[in-house]
Amino acid sequence: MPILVQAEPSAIALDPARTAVIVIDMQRDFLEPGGFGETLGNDVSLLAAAIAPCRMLLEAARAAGMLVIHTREGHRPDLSDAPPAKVGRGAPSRRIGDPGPMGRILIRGEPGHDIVPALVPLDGEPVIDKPGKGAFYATELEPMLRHRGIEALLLAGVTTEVCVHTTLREANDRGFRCLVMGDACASYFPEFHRAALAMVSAQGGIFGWVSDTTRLLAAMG
Ligand code: TIU
Repeated sequence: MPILVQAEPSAIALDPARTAVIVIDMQRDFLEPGGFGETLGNDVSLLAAAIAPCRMLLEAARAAGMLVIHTREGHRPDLSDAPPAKVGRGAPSRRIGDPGPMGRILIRGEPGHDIVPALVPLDGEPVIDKPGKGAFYATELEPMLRHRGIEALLLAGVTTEVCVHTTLREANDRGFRCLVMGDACASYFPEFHRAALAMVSAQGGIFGWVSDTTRLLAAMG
């Protein structure tokens, strides 16, 4: 049974059997002190606002039988998949691969790379490990969605204008209809969060639709 979710720029009909939720990079490296986000000079406490809405989204999606996918940004321990241009950029307090209080920064298998405890994936939910900002680049995400007949995506996670937006743009160009859950996303820059959401639904929905967990849960009954 399709559901009709109120959204900007218009309501969107979703078939739960053909819709996947993608929770993007809700990792300790971005949300907790001592990780990648903080090394870049950010106030990581700003991202905590997305945790409870992500949890509500996950619980609703699981109850509706939707496919739930989690992503994590990070690199191999030998950094062989990390572009030197990414590792060397800026003047962070610690670089990708350097030791930190949650293990090596942005490295797979380290404590900082884990998804935050409140949003731990359930057994059987795919976790996509990605080297880039977009979840389609150099990952198995697209065949995973195609094999299951997915045509619409509910996007949540961090940060709104970086990994959520990159994934949204990749997905939109591949023909997926994308609905961004605004309250389940967050940024280190509140003004970027607002602008990133506004640019999704502008121009008649140039990248897709924007809603929130309140309106999604109302639609799901
Ligand atoms: N720095 C920043 O805002 N974000 C990232 O580097 N990665 C994600 O957004 N996941």
